[in-house]
Amino acid sequence: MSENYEEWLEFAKTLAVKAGEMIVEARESSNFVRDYKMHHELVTSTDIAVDQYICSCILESYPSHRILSEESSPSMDLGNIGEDIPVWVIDPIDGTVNFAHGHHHVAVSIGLYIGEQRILGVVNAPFLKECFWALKGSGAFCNDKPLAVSGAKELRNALVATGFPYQKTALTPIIERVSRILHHCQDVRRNGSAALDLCWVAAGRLDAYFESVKPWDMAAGTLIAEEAGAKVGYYLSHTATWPDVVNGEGLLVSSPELYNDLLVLVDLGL
Ligand code: 2AM
Ligand code: CA
Repeated sequence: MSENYEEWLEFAKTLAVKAGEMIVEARESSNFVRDYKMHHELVTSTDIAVDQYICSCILESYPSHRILSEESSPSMDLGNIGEDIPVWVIDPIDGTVNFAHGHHHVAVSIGLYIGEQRILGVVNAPFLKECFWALKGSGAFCNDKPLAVSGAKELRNALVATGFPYQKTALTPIIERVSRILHHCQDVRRNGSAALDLCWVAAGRLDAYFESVKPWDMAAGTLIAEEAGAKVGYYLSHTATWPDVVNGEGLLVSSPELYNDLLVLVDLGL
């Protein structure tokens, strides 16, 4: 393992904790304004401020690294990036709708990739006072306690999380998948933060999670889930230009014994 990995992990944790403080402070003082991107996608001034904070710290400390961030560089072409250049994949606020509505399910997500490899992930949930993190090959942790998936084997007892897109035209196949899950599993959760759903699979609080999301939503959480023993795979073939390792289209993450049965349920043959 590169000795830089530990240094980068500590750096990412420090950034995520400071960003979390900014988020809590902004909400406690109601010091943010709402705006809407394409498809009525909510963004607040705090998303932008936290993005600027994280990106400027990375640029200052590691000027040769690259950044893929939801708010400031959402269309960067990762395919152009050389194998050995570290790329930080950032979601300043994952769970923006929750943030704006006074809910607690909100996280800062910071992932680091080199080529096609997941190196580290940090997901800090400041209202819940939980910081999840993982380093490739070294396990996954929450507030320094080791994490492990639930080990659930029975579909009928499984608690499965998912999410819905801002774009309403994409809803029909998603509703069909949710219907199938509801018919065959214990129940469904829609918590509103993909990054935290992945961490909750890692923590064994959820048995599985499926959704189509963007790279910044899943970059850190997939490594945390993987390092806790989850199986990470896909129920859709990829159409976007993102490299597979950060492509969140049709993401299915679960306790390993459930994976194949869940894949049969959510694969509509599309
Ligand atoms: P965001 O908060 O960064 O926008 C959960 O469904 C995930 O998808 C979240 O990580 C959220 O990321 C994103 N998302 C996309 N559409 C959403 C919607 N309609 N409501 C809430 N989150 C949505
Ligand atoms: Ca976001």
